[in-house]
Amino acid sequence: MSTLKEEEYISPIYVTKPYLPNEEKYKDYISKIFRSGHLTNHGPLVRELEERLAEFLGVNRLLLVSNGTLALQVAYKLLGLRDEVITTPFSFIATSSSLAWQGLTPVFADIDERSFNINANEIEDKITERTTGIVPVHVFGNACEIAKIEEIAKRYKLKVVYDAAHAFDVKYKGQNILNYGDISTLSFHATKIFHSIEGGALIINDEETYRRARSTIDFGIQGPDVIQGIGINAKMNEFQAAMGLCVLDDIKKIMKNRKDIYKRYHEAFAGQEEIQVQRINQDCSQNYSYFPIVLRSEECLIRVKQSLEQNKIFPRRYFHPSLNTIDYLKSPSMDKSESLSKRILCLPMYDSFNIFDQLRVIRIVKEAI
Ligand code: T4K
Repeated sequence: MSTLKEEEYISPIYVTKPYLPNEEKYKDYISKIFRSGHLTNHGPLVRELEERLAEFLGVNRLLLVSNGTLALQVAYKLLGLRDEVITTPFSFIATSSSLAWQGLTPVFADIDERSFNINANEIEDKITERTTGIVPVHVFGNACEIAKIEEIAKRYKLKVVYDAAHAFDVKYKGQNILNYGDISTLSFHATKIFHSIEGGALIINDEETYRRARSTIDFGIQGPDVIQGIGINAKMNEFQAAMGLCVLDDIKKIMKNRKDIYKRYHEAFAGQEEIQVQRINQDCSQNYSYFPIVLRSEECLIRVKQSLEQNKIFPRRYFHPSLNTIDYLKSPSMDKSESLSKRILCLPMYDSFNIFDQLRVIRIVKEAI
């Protein structure tokens, strides 16, 4: 007779679980790589993935890179951003650290506490003669106030890079959200809806910038013996592309499963007095990438998190702390972002999350509150 307690035989549940496609299919691609000997440097699988993704997303100029952080860094370089760049304090660290890494100064504008996105009305106040760009994030795939941001950028002649790391296959006013701004960037990290283990992409509006981007991600090499402009190594390799091709085949199924999970959470939590859910921009579709809940206080969040963890369920505090409080980014307080950061918790969300485990999560959250 087993003497295990319930929590000892339950497997842990993490905030996400990377999607793994059919193993044989992936191995077939790997065999192709072994036969061709083409491992990296814009090989046939990267080219195939680039074409298929551009078609799937409905975008014209898509460039694959090795991760979403490099996608941002390359975007800033291509657009010649200098000095100050206005961005959001409520994001994953990569949005701001990539700016600091490039020697740029992130200037924070506070967020809208319901959408979790940068508040477009706060941007104009932060513009100085040193401002060269705006880097908003479509947080958890929810569209920013695109029309207002574009209008401000146009009036002050600023470049816009949308960090669209979470916004795979989101439509805004009928077209893909990635078509807005000068450049949008994606992350294809293993934890994302669509992934290539590590990976990312730039979606570039202007043809000349796109041509420059191709060589910028390859050390600035434009051809045999021709190097023009400073470049970096940001290339995706064939093994990453192989994973991307396999996941892309299954993306409809992945999104459908996530939608069901999202709806179940939404029904359980929306309208509850103690819990706030993200307000979705009416002009955009959803990709069901995350399910964040906002609690009344940090104490309440800690109680909920501990209850889940006692049951081997590991939600994540995306995003905590607010980026304006990080030592090397230190800047004036951002009331809304700091308050949200202390109270927001992302619950487990992935395509294979089963209904029984999800109902358990919902029950534990409600009981802890
Ligand atoms: N901009 C934004 C707005 C972003 O959110 C991100 C990345 C970027 C830019 C930069 O893109 P990349 O350079 O990463 O392409 C994760 C991801 O690493 C990161 O990509 C993502 N955003 C961020 C929101 O989340 P962590 O540190 O929370 O990941 P980790 O390793 O703790 O994984 C979370 C859970 O997933 C684990 O508890 C277990 C599970 N897991 C994870 C991995 C990697 C697995 O089961 N297997 C795995 O292989 O950052």
